[in-house]
Amino acid sequence: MSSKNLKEIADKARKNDFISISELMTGIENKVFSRKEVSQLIFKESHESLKIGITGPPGAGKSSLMNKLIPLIRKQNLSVGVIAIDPSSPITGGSFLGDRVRINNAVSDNDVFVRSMGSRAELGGVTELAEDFSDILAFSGKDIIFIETVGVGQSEYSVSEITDLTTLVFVPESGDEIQLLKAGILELADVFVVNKSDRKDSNLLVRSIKNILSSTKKDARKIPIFKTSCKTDEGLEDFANEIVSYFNSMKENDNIQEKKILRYNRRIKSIIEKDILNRFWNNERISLLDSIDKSSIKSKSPYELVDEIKGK
Ligand SMILES: Nc1nc2c(ncn2[C@@H]2O[C@H](COP(=O)(O)OP(=O)(O)O)[C@@H](O)[C@H]2O)c(=O)[nH]1
Ligand SMILES: [Mg+2]
Repeated sequence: MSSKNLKEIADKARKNDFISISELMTGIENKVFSRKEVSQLIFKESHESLKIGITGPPGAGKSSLMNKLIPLIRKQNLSVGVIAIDPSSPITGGSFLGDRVRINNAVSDNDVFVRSMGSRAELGGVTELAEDFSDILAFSGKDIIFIETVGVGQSEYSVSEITDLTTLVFVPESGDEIQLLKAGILELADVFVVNKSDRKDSNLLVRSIKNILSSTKKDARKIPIFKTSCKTDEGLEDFANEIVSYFNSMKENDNIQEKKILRYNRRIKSIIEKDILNRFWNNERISLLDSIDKSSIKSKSPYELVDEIKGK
């Protein structure tokens, strides 16, 4: 697609046109548009959104929570974007809002935008794409942007790298599992949610999270732990209000502002690293690398080969 076309699409996406937002995302995903081109058009003009990672074990109720939170946040007149890296459970935009959102999404003027992404590509790639998508949602004016990922060790780290706040969702059944979690994972969470509190042992889990936090985090008392149920609606309004208040006080929140700078910094490093690597691996060097066989192992140290490749 020509760059004139891209500019037209971006202009419309900025006015929150559903089709154009989708086109930008799909364009990047399918490499029809370069990340650089899109970023140059949208980054500086982005709305100051609050990006929230929602992570936790499969089945913890992450998608259900978002379905419930979306209408509560909408009631306070904020717009919402969702990127679900786990497409196994659908996010409709809220049970009673669901149908309306779907209809709205087909025309213009939407305040909820939901996009699912496959997780087939390698983790780093998916996270990078999710970050690009979240920038597009910010550009389109969304106030709150959720990024849902299944927490499996590494993915908590990657989602925390692209968001302002990380929420870890647990369920009473994960009581034992939480003891096994690396302290580092708990460390990077800003908000904890114990969902399915309609089941037994949720108080036990809240206590055990508090205990672990007080032994690992300096300011453990400041970390909110919400006890929620998507079945009885317990705790959901409090959780939604907390999110809205984070959004309203984002500019004064040092933790969030610091994360934004760190993120910007990390992004620059990662773009440079990729750029240098891409330039390094010219065809000649790649074919030299490909020509390595058993005899090379016998005859050269890896360093010798590196020098030889660098010489190409
Ligand atoms: N009892 C109960 N079930 C829930 C609750 N929240 C979600 N579920 C159910 O748990 C299952 C997994 O939920 P889902 O939102 O898809 O989990 P995800 O994989 O974390 O996104 C679904 O069958 C939900 O209906 C809750 O608070 N209480
Ligand atoms: Mg889900």
